[in-house]
Amino acid sequence: MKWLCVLLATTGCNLYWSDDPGDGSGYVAPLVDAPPPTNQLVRPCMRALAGGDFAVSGFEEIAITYVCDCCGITEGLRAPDRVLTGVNPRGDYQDRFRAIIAEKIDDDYLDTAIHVGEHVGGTWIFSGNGGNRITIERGFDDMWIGDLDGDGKRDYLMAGDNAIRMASAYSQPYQFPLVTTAADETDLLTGKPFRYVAHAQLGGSSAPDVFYVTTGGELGVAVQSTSSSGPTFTVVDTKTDPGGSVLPLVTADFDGDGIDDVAGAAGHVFVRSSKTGQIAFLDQGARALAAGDVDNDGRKDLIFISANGAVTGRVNVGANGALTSQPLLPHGGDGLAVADLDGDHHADIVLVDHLVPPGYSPPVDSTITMYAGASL
Ligand SMILES: [Ca+2]
Ligand SMILES: [Ca+2]
Ligand SMILES: [Ca+2]
Ligand SMILES: [Ca+2]
Repeated sequence: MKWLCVLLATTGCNLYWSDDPGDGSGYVAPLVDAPPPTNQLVRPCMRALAGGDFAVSGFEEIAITYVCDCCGITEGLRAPDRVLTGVNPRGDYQDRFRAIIAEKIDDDYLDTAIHVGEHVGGTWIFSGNGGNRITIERGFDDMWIGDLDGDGKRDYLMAGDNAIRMASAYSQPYQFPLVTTAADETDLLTGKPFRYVAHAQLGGSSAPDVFYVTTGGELGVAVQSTSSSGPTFTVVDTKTDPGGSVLPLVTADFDGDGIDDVAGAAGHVFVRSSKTGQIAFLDQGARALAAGDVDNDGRKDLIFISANGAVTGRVNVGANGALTSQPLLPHGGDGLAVADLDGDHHADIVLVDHLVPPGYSPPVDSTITMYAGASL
């Protein structure tokens, strides 16, 4: 473990940040040979992971973040031959990351990984092979980047701090605003402890509508309309499921009508089906959720780790929107990501046995295991 941190601190960590010492001081050559190829990797104090098509490699990847003695590390995981390999580690000596948000940003066929810092202003956007540090002068729990109001320029949609807000701060189409202040913000919904936000076309128009979940387990659908003063959002449906922990929202077309649906967990797993227009609950909770096409039928499937962390399963959406589940793996864990790492069109599942929240101690190793989709 120690050598891993030292190695990263003297190689990958100095690729990006200007305040890295960069002189190799303290470097100690590893005393062990490289481990044999495997479908497992160990990283210290993993915080978060997310699957996506992040680079022009021909294969999907998993973006991960973990903590060394000195800094927060971001890294990609690839496995074109089903051997998990870490690539392109980068360290931030000023902050550590608490979440990764994978987004399809509208003018780019690749996914973008947003690494959210523990502190205000610590957020990085990795798009393709480049990175931008963005400073949003307000704390937030979740974000989406896209053109929310249809003016051809990117907006940040943020949930947290008792509101859902839009921030816009630039004049060029499809640039990332690098700094946003309170003056750049518009409050869209206020007065609730909004935790996670997702966008989907819920109201039948082409304007993105928003779906939110609060820390208290309220799920809400808010439909966009436009006025001369900008977009306004009206909450048209809510349900409350206060029974357990709230997870980030996942969007994909789970019911097969060609329109994205919104899934999440607040006590129980739920899916808001675009086909039925209703929110349906599963009779189980979840510790983690992700989407990927594990059976290669062209439709993304909703994958979940059970609430007790013991098993991994799949949620099926019936023709009437009702949810059922089926087991996929007799293994679970704390963390889940889904991506087609070996390029065979079956999404592969990556499980992590320990995810470590900010402030946790003592340090713990996190084991990452890949399960190839064709074998599920
Ligand atoms: Ca816009
Ligand atoms: Ca759908
Ligand atoms: Ca599928
Ligand atoms: Ca695969």
